[in-house]
Amino acid sequence: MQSAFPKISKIKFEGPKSKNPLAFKHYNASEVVAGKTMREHLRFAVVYWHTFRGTGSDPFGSGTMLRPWDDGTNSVANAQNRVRAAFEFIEKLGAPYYCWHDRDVAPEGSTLAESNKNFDAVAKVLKEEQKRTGIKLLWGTANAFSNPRYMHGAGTSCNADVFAYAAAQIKKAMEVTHELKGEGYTFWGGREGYMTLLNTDMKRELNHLAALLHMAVAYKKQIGFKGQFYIEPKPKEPTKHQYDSDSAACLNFLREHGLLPHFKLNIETNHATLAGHTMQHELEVAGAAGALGSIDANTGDELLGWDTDQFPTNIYLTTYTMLSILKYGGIKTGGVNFDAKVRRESFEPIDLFHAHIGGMDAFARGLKIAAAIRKDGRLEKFVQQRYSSWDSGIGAKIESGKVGFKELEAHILAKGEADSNSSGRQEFLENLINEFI
Ligand code: XLS
Ligand code: NI
Ligand code: NI
Repeated sequence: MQSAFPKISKIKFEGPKSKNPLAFKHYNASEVVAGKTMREHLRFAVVYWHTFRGTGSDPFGSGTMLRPWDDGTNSVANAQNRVRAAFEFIEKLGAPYYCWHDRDVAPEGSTLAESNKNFDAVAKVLKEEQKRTGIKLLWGTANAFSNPRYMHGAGTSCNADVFAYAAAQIKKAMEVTHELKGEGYTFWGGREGYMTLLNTDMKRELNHLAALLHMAVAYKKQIGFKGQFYIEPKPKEPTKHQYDSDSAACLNFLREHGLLPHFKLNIETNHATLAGHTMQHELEVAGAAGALGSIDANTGDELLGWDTDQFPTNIYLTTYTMLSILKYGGIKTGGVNFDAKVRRESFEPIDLFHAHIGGMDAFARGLKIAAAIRKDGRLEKFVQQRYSSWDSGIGAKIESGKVGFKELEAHILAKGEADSNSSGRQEFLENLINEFI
Protein backbone atom coordinates (compact mmCIF):
# COMPACT_ATOMS: atom_id res chain seq x y z
CA MET A 1 0.00 0.00 0.00
CA GLN A 2 1.12 3.55 -0.75
CA SER A 3 1.78 5.89 2.14
CA ALA A 4 -1.41 7.57 3.36
CA PHE A 5 0.47 10.59 4.68
CA PRO A 6 3.42 10.85 2.28
CA LYS A 7 4.32 14.44 3.14
CA ILE A 8 4.38 13.93 6.88
CA SER A 9 7.22 12.38 8.81
CA LYS A 10 7.40 11.34 12.44
CA ILE A 11 6.21 14.17 14.70
CA LYS A 12 9.05 15.33 16.94
CA PHE A 13 9.34 17.33 20.10
CA GLU A 14 10.86 20.73 19.26
CA GLY A 15 10.09 22.65 22.44
CA PRO A 16 7.94 25.70 23.25
CA LYS A 17 9.83 28.06 20.90
CA SER A 18 9.16 26.00 17.77
CA LYS A 19 6.83 27.50 15.18
CA ASN A 20 6.46 24.19 13.35
CA PRO A 21 2.77 23.19 13.39
CA LEU A 22 3.81 19.56 12.93
CA ALA A 23 5.97 19.39 16.06
CA PHE A 24 5.25 18.99 19.75
CA LYS A 25 5.92 22.07 21.84
CA HIS A 26 5.27 20.42 25.20
CA TYR A 27 4.74 16.68 24.78
CA ASN A 28 8.18 15.18 25.15
CA ALA A 29 7.45 11.47 25.56
CA SER A 30 10.63 10.56 27.42
CA GLU A 31 10.73 13.62 29.71
CA VAL A 32 10.24 12.72 33.37
CA VAL A 33 7.58 14.63 35.30
CA ALA A 34 6.75 13.72 38.90
CA GLY A 35 8.61 10.43 38.75
CA LYS A 36 7.32 9.04 35.45
CA THR A 37 7.81 9.82 31.78
CA MET A 38 5.10 11.81 30.02
CA ARG A 39 4.45 8.75 27.90
CA GLU A 40 3.76 6.67 31.02
CA HIS A 41 1.62 9.36 32.65
CA LEU A 42 -0.56 10.17 29.67
CA ARG A 43 -0.89 6.91 27.74
CA PHE A 44 -2.41 8.67 24.72
CA ALA A 45 -4.84 6.76 22.54
CA VAL A 46 -6.25 7.52 19.09
CA VAL A 47 -9.86 6.53 18.41
CA TYR A 48 -10.66 4.62 15.29
CA TRP A 49 -14.25 5.83 14.99
CA HIS A 50 -13.86 9.58 14.67
CA THR A 51 -10.38 9.62 13.22
CA PHE A 52 -10.77 6.91 10.57
CA ARG A 53 -14.52 6.55 10.11
CA GLY A 54 -15.71 10.10 10.69
CA THR A 55 -17.08 11.49 7.46
CA GLY A 56 -17.87 15.00 8.64
CA SER A 57 -21.58 14.58 8.00
CA ASP A 58 -24.04 16.43 10.21
CA PRO A 59 -27.85 16.56 10.30
CA PHE A 60 -27.81 19.21 7.57
CA GLY A 61 -25.24 17.88 5.17
CA SER A 62 -23.23 14.93 3.95
CA GLY A 63 -19.59 14.06 4.55
CA THR A 64 -16.74 16.42 3.73
CA MET A 65 -13.62 14.51 4.73
CA LEU A 66 -10.88 13.87 2.17
CA ARG A 67 -9.42 10.46 2.92
CA PRO A 68 -7.44 9.42 -0.17
CA TRP A 69 -6.57 5.97 1.21
CA ASP A 70 -10.25 5.05 1.58
CA ASP A 71 -12.10 3.83 -1.53
CA GLY A 72 -15.44 4.66 0.05
CA THR A 73 -16.76 1.07 -0.17
CA ASN A 74 -17.85 -1.16 2.66
CA SER A 75 -15.54 -3.98 1.60
CA VAL A 76 -13.28 -5.98 3.86
CA ALA A 77 -10.33 -5.12 1.61
CA ASN A 78 -10.97 -1.41 2.10
CA ALA A 79 -11.26 -1.96 5.86
CA GLN A 80 -7.91 -3.77 5.85
CA ASN A 81 -6.29 -0.99 3.84
CA ARG A 82 -7.67 1.54 6.26
CA VAL A 83 -5.93 -0.28 9.12
CA ARG A 84 -2.58 0.31 7.43
CA ALA A 85 -3.38 4.01 7.00
CA ALA A 86 -4.49 4.23 10.63
CA PHE A 87 -1.31 2.67 11.93
CA GLU A 88 0.82 4.91 9.73
CA PHE A 89 -0.96 7.88 11.31
CA ILE A 90 -0.69 6.63 14.90
CA GLU A 91 2.95 5.70 14.43
CA LYS A 92 3.88 9.08 12.94
CA LEU A 93 2.02 10.81 15.75
CA GLY A 94 3.76 8.69 18.38
CA ALA A 95 0.68 7.71 20.38
CA PRO A 96 1.22 4.39 22.15
CA TYR A 97 -2.43 3.23 22.04
CA TYR A 98 -5.61 3.13 20.00
CA CYS A 99 -9.26 2.15 20.65
CA TRP A 100 -12.06 0.80 18.47
CA HIS A 101 -15.68 -0.27 18.22
CA ASP A 102 -16.13 -3.59 16.42
CA ARG A 103 -18.09 -1.93 13.61
CA ASP A 104 -15.52 0.83 13.04
CA VAL A 105 -12.79 -1.56 12.09
CA ALA A 106 -14.80 -4.09 10.09
CA PRO A 107 -17.99 -3.86 8.04
CA GLU A 108 -21.16 -5.35 9.47
CA GLY A 109 -22.43 -8.29 7.42
CA SER A 110 -26.00 -9.38 6.79
CA THR A 111 -25.81 -12.02 9.54
CA LEU A 112 -23.90 -12.19 12.80
CA ALA A 113 -21.79 -15.01 11.36
CA GLU A 114 -20.80 -12.84 8.41
CA SER A 115 -20.03 -9.86 10.66
CA ASN A 116 -17.82 -12.08 12.82
CA LYS A 117 -16.00 -13.35 9.75
CA ASN A 118 -15.36 -9.79 8.52
CA PHE A 119 -14.18 -8.81 11.97
CA ASP A 120 -11.69 -11.68 12.10
CA ALA A 121 -10.33 -10.78 8.67
CA VAL A 122 -9.65 -7.20 9.75
CA ALA A 123 -8.44 -8.16 13.23
CA LYS A 124 -5.74 -10.20 11.52
CA VAL A 125 -4.37 -7.00 9.97
CA LEU A 126 -4.78 -5.08 13.24
CA LYS A 127 -2.66 -7.75 14.90
CA GLU A 128 0.02 -7.53 12.21
CA GLU A 129 0.15 -3.76 12.46
CA GLN A 130 0.26 -3.83 16.26
CA LYS A 131 3.19 -6.21 15.99
CA ARG A 132 4.97 -4.13 13.36
CA THR A 133 4.62 -0.83 15.22
CA GLY A 134 4.37 -1.76 18.91
CA ILE A 135 1.14 0.27 19.14
CA LYS A 136 -1.23 -1.34 21.63
CA LEU A 137 -4.98 -1.60 22.02
CA LEU A 138 -6.08 0.44 25.05
CA TRP A 139 -9.63 -0.85 24.86
CA GLY A 140 -12.17 -2.33 22.54
CA THR A 141 -15.93 -1.89 22.59
CA ALA A 142 -19.00 -3.06 20.71
CA ASN A 143 -21.21 -0.69 18.77
CA ALA A 144 -24.60 -1.84 20.04
CA PHE A 145 -26.44 1.33 19.07
CA SER A 146 -26.08 2.15 15.34
CA ASN A 147 -27.90 -0.77 13.73
CA PRO A 148 -31.68 -0.16 13.57
CA ARG A 149 -32.27 -3.34 15.61
CA TYR A 150 -30.97 -1.39 18.62
CA MET A 151 -33.61 1.33 18.31
CA HIS A 152 -34.95 0.52 21.81
CA GLY A 153 -31.51 -0.07 23.28
CA ALA A 154 -29.34 -3.19 23.52
CA GLY A 155 -29.12 -4.48 27.11
CA THR A 156 -32.23 -2.46 27.95
CA SER A 157 -34.27 -3.30 24.84
CA CYS A 158 -37.88 -4.37 25.31
CA ASN A 159 -37.10 -7.08 22.72
CA ALA A 160 -35.39 -10.12 24.30
CA ASP A 161 -33.93 -11.21 20.96
CA VAL A 162 -32.19 -7.88 20.63
CA PHE A 163 -30.69 -8.38 24.09
CA ALA A 164 -29.43 -11.78 22.92
CA TYR A 165 -27.97 -10.22 19.77
CA ALA A 166 -26.16 -7.58 21.83
CA ALA A 167 -24.76 -10.27 24.13
CA ALA A 168 -23.48 -12.22 21.14
CA GLN A 169 -21.91 -9.12 19.64
CA ILE A 170 -20.23 -8.15 22.92
CA LYS A 171 -18.96 -11.70 23.35
CA LYS A 172 -17.20 -11.48 20.00
CA ALA A 173 -15.84 -7.97 20.65
CA MET A 174 -14.41 -9.21 23.96
CA GLU A 175 -12.79 -12.18 22.23
CA VAL A 176 -11.14 -9.96 19.62
CA THR A 177 -10.02 -7.49 22.31
CA HIS A 178 -8.46 -10.41 24.16
CA GLU A 179 -6.83 -11.75 20.99
CA LEU A 180 -5.29 -8.31 20.33
CA LYS A 181 -4.06 -8.11 23.96
CA GLY A 182 -6.31 -5.16 24.69
CA GLU A 183 -5.69 -3.63 28.11
CA GLY A 184 -9.36 -2.92 28.70
CA TYR A 185 -12.90 -3.17 27.44
CA THR A 186 -15.46 -0.35 27.57
CA PHE A 187 -19.22 -0.30 27.84
CA TRP A 188 -20.88 2.87 26.70
CA GLY A 189 -24.64 2.47 26.86
CA GLY A 190 -25.34 3.90 23.42
CA ARG A 191 -29.12 3.72 23.69
CA GLU A 192 -29.45 2.30 27.20
CA GLY A 193 -32.04 4.77 28.39
CA TYR A 194 -35.45 5.97 27.31
CA MET A 195 -37.16 8.45 25.03
CA THR A 196 -40.40 8.44 27.05
CA LEU A 197 -41.34 6.92 30.38
CA LEU A 198 -44.83 6.24 29.02
CA ASN A 199 -43.56 3.07 27.34
CA THR A 200 -40.72 2.20 29.73
CA ASP A 201 -40.42 -0.33 32.55
CA MET A 202 -37.34 1.21 34.10
CA LYS A 203 -36.79 -1.37 36.83
CA ARG A 204 -36.93 -4.23 34.38
CA GLU A 205 -34.59 -2.49 31.94
CA LEU A 206 -32.02 -1.76 34.64
CA ASN A 207 -32.13 -5.35 35.85
CA HIS A 208 -31.53 -6.52 32.29
CA LEU A 209 -28.57 -4.19 31.88
CA ALA A 210 -27.09 -5.55 35.11
CA ALA A 211 -27.67 -9.12 33.88
CA LEU A 212 -25.82 -8.32 30.64
CA LEU A 213 -22.84 -6.91 32.54
CA HIS A 214 -22.79 -9.92 34.90
CA MET A 215 -22.68 -12.19 31.85
CA ALA A 216 -19.75 -10.16 30.52
CA VAL A 217 -17.94 -10.52 33.86
CA ALA A 218 -18.53 -14.29 33.80
CA TYR A 219 -17.37 -14.59 30.20
CA LYS A 220 -14.27 -12.55 30.90
CA LYS A 221 -13.29 -15.15 33.49
CA GLN A 222 -14.08 -18.00 31.13
CA ILE A 223 -11.78 -16.75 28.39
CA GLY A 224 -9.09 -15.55 30.80
CA PHE A 225 -9.26 -11.91 29.71
CA LYS A 226 -7.43 -9.86 32.34
CA GLY A 227 -8.13 -6.35 30.97
CA GLN A 228 -10.01 -3.74 32.93
CA PHE A 229 -13.74 -3.26 32.33
CA TYR A 230 -14.95 0.34 32.06
CA ILE A 231 -18.36 1.89 31.99
CA GLU A 232 -18.63 5.33 30.37
CA PRO A 233 -21.13 7.81 31.83
CA LYS A 234 -23.21 10.00 29.51
CA PRO A 235 -26.50 11.65 30.49
CA LYS A 236 -28.35 11.96 27.21
CA GLU A 237 -27.98 11.86 23.44
CA PRO A 238 -29.13 9.95 21.55
CA THR A 239 -31.81 9.17 24.13
CA LYS A 240 -33.56 11.74 26.32
CA HIS A 241 -32.09 10.04 29.37
CA GLN A 242 -29.25 7.51 29.53
CA TYR A 243 -29.20 5.33 32.64
CA ASP A 244 -25.40 5.74 32.99
CA SER A 245 -25.98 9.46 33.29
CA ASP A 246 -22.94 10.52 35.31
CA SER A 247 -20.22 9.10 37.57
CA ALA A 248 -22.49 9.02 40.61
CA ALA A 249 -25.33 7.27 38.74
CA CYS A 250 -22.92 4.68 37.30
CA LEU A 251 -21.37 3.98 40.69
CA ASN A 252 -24.78 3.59 42.29
CA PHE A 253 -25.92 1.22 39.55
CA LEU A 254 -22.75 -0.87 39.76
CA ARG A 255 -22.94 -1.00 43.55
CA GLU A 256 -26.63 -1.91 43.65
CA HIS A 257 -26.06 -4.82 41.31
CA GLY A 258 -22.83 -6.13 42.85
CA LEU A 259 -20.76 -5.09 39.85
CA LEU A 260 -18.52 -2.44 41.38
CA PRO A 261 -15.50 -4.71 41.96
CA HIS A 262 -15.41 -5.49 38.24
CA PHE A 263 -15.65 -2.01 36.74
CA LYS A 264 -13.95 1.35 36.71
CA LEU A 265 -15.22 4.48 35.00
CA ASN A 266 -14.11 5.91 31.68
CA ILE A 267 -14.90 9.58 32.05
CA GLU A 268 -15.47 11.85 29.07
CA THR A 269 -15.19 15.62 29.29
CA ASN A 270 -18.05 16.47 26.95
CA HIS A 271 -20.34 14.00 28.75
CA ALA A 272 -19.58 15.72 32.04
CA THR A 273 -20.63 19.02 30.46
CA LEU A 274 -23.86 17.49 29.17
CA ALA A 275 -24.55 16.20 32.68
CA GLY A 276 -24.21 19.72 34.03
CA HIS A 277 -20.91 18.93 35.74
CA THR A 278 -17.29 19.80 35.23
CA MET A 279 -14.78 17.14 34.20
CA GLN A 280 -13.08 17.70 37.54
CA HIS A 281 -16.32 16.93 39.37
CA GLU A 282 -16.75 13.65 37.50
CA LEU A 283 -13.13 12.65 38.14
CA GLU A 284 -13.42 13.46 41.83
CA VAL A 285 -16.62 11.41 42.21
CA ALA A 286 -14.95 8.45 40.51
CA GLY A 287 -11.63 8.93 42.30
CA ALA A 288 -13.21 9.10 45.74
CA ALA A 289 -14.86 5.73 45.05
CA GLY A 290 -11.59 4.18 43.84
CA ALA A 291 -13.10 3.84 40.37
CA LEU A 292 -11.16 6.34 38.24
CA GLY A 293 -10.10 4.22 35.30
CA SER A 294 -9.56 6.10 32.07
CA ILE A 295 -10.58 9.29 30.30
CA ASP A 296 -12.09 10.18 26.94
CA ALA A 297 -10.31 13.46 26.41
CA ASN A 298 -12.33 15.92 24.42
CA THR A 299 -14.31 19.06 25.06
CA GLY A 300 -17.68 20.47 24.10
CA ASP A 301 -18.88 23.87 23.04
CA GLU A 302 -21.00 25.26 25.85
CA LEU A 303 -23.00 27.36 23.42
CA LEU A 304 -23.97 24.39 21.28
CA GLY A 305 -25.15 21.94 23.90
CA TRP A 306 -24.51 18.58 22.28
CA ASP A 307 -21.64 16.10 22.22
CA THR A 308 -19.46 18.03 19.79
CA ASP A 309 -16.38 15.96 20.73
CA GLN A 310 -13.81 18.65 20.03
CA PHE A 311 -10.11 18.28 20.67
CA PRO A 312 -9.08 19.64 24.07
CA THR A 313 -6.92 22.76 23.92
CA ASN A 314 -7.95 24.57 27.09
CA ILE A 315 -5.06 24.58 29.55
CA TYR A 316 -7.30 25.13 32.58
CA LEU A 317 -9.27 22.04 31.60
CA THR A 318 -6.19 19.86 31.19
CA THR A 319 -4.64 21.25 34.38
CA TYR A 320 -7.70 20.50 36.51
CA THR A 321 -8.02 17.10 34.86
CA MET A 322 -4.41 16.22 35.59
CA LEU A 323 -4.63 17.60 39.14
CA SER A 324 -7.42 15.13 39.91
CA ILE A 325 -5.71 12.28 38.09
CA LEU A 326 -2.41 12.81 39.93
CA LYS A 327 -4.25 13.16 43.22
CA TYR A 328 -5.73 9.67 42.80
CA GLY A 329 -2.38 8.12 41.94
CA GLY A 330 -2.31 8.62 38.17
CA ILE A 331 -3.77 6.64 35.31
CA LYS A 332 -3.12 2.93 35.75
CA THR A 333 -4.81 0.64 33.23
CA GLY A 334 -6.50 3.42 31.25
CA GLY A 335 -5.26 6.29 29.15
CA VAL A 336 -5.96 9.71 27.71
CA ASN A 337 -8.11 8.66 24.79
CA PHE A 338 -8.94 11.32 22.21
CA ASP A 339 -12.63 10.58 21.66
CA ALA A 340 -12.65 13.71 19.52
CA LYS A 341 -13.19 14.66 15.93
CA VAL A 342 -11.94 17.36 13.63
CA ARG A 343 -14.56 19.88 12.55
CA ARG A 344 -16.49 19.28 9.36
CA GLU A 345 -14.66 22.20 7.80
CA SER A 346 -11.25 20.72 8.70
CA PHE A 347 -11.47 18.12 5.99
CA GLU A 348 -7.85 17.51 4.97
CA PRO A 349 -5.75 14.64 6.35
CA ILE A 350 -3.22 17.06 7.83
CA ASP A 351 -5.95 18.43 10.13
CA LEU A 352 -5.91 15.08 11.94
CA PHE A 353 -2.29 15.78 12.87
CA HIS A 354 -2.94 19.36 13.98
CA ALA A 355 -5.82 18.16 16.15
CA HIS A 356 -3.95 15.38 17.91
CA ILE A 357 -0.72 17.35 18.33
CA GLY A 358 -2.72 20.15 19.95
CA GLY A 359 -4.51 17.78 22.28
CA MET A 360 -1.30 16.02 23.30
CA ASP A 361 0.48 19.32 23.90
CA ALA A 362 -2.45 20.64 25.94
CA PHE A 363 -2.34 17.54 28.14
CA ALA A 364 1.44 17.68 28.45
CA ARG A 365 1.12 21.26 29.70
CA GLY A 366 -1.70 20.30 32.04
CA LEU A 367 0.47 17.51 33.42
CA LYS A 368 3.50 19.77 33.93
CA ILE A 369 1.40 22.50 35.55
CA ALA A 370 -0.46 20.07 37.81
CA ALA A 371 2.81 18.43 38.85
CA ALA A 372 4.28 21.87 39.65
CA ILE A 373 1.23 22.81 41.75
CA ARG A 374 1.52 19.57 43.68
CA LYS A 375 5.27 20.03 44.16
CA ASP A 376 4.73 23.57 45.42
CA GLY A 377 2.40 22.09 48.02
CA ARG A 378 0.49 25.25 49.02
CA LEU A 379 -2.80 24.04 47.57
CA GLU A 380 -2.60 20.66 49.26
CA LYS A 381 -1.51 22.23 52.52
CA PHE A 382 -4.41 24.63 52.42
CA VAL A 383 -6.91 21.80 52.05
CA GLN A 384 -5.25 19.82 54.85
CA GLN A 385 -5.37 22.82 57.11
CA ARG A 386 -9.02 23.44 56.22
CA TYR A 387 -9.96 20.05 57.66
CA SER A 388 -7.56 20.10 60.60
CA SER A 389 -10.38 20.17 63.16
CA TRP A 390 -10.92 16.53 62.22
CA ASP A 391 -7.35 15.48 63.01
CA SER A 392 -7.68 15.53 66.80
CA GLY A 393 -10.19 16.19 69.57
CA ILE A 394 -13.86 15.84 68.78
CA GLY A 395 -13.30 15.58 65.00
CA ALA A 396 -11.03 12.56 65.37
CA LYS A 397 -13.56 10.96 67.73
CA ILE A 398 -16.35 11.43 65.18
CA GLU A 399 -14.26 10.02 62.35
CA SER A 400 -13.32 6.96 64.36
CA GLY A 401 -16.97 6.33 65.28
CA LYS A 402 -16.37 6.70 69.01
CA VAL A 403 -19.11 9.22 69.72
CA GLY A 404 -22.86 9.63 69.09
CA PHE A 405 -25.47 12.34 69.46
CA LYS A 406 -25.28 12.35 73.27
CA GLU A 407 -21.52 12.91 73.40
CA LEU A 408 -21.72 15.59 70.72
CA GLU A 409 -24.46 17.39 72.60
CA ALA A 410 -22.35 17.28 75.77
CA HIS A 411 -19.35 18.62 73.81
CA ILE A 412 -21.26 21.66 72.55
CA LEU A 413 -23.11 22.27 75.83
CA ALA A 414 -19.72 22.47 77.55
CA LYS A 415 -18.34 24.93 74.98
CA GLY A 416 -21.48 27.02 74.50
CA GLU A 417 -20.64 27.72 70.82
CA ALA A 418 -18.68 26.03 68.02
CA ASP A 419 -15.12 27.20 67.32
CA SER A 420 -15.12 29.96 64.74
CA ASN A 421 -14.91 29.24 61.00
CA SER A 422 -12.07 30.28 58.71
CA SER A 423 -12.30 31.67 55.19
CA GLY A 424 -12.64 29.33 52.19
CA ARG A 425 -10.21 31.62 50.30
CA GLN A 426 -11.56 30.72 46.87
CA GLU A 427 -10.14 33.83 45.20
CA PHE A 428 -6.75 33.31 46.82
CA LEU A 429 -6.71 29.72 45.51
CA GLU A 430 -7.79 30.72 42.01
CA ASN A 431 -4.94 33.24 41.96
CA LEU A 432 -2.59 30.54 43.15
CA ILE A 433 -3.54 28.31 40.18
CA ASN A 434 -2.91 31.25 37.83
CA GLU A 435 0.62 31.58 39.18
CA PHE A 436 1.37 28.30 37.45
CA ILE A 437 -0.51 28.71 34.16
C1 XLS B 1 -20.33 8.56 22.62
C2 XLS B 1 -19.27 7.88 23.35
C3 XLS B 1 -18.59 6.77 22.58
C4 XLS B 1 -17.82 5.88 23.51
C5 XLS B 1 -17.48 4.55 22.94
O1 XLS B 1 -20.76 9.65 22.95
O2 XLS B 1 -18.35 8.82 23.78
O3 XLS B 1 -17.79 7.28 21.58
O4 XLS B 1 -16.66 6.48 23.94
O5 XLS B 1 -18.61 3.82 22.61
NI1 NI C 1 -16.50 8.37 24.65
NI1 NI D 1 -19.09 11.04 23.62
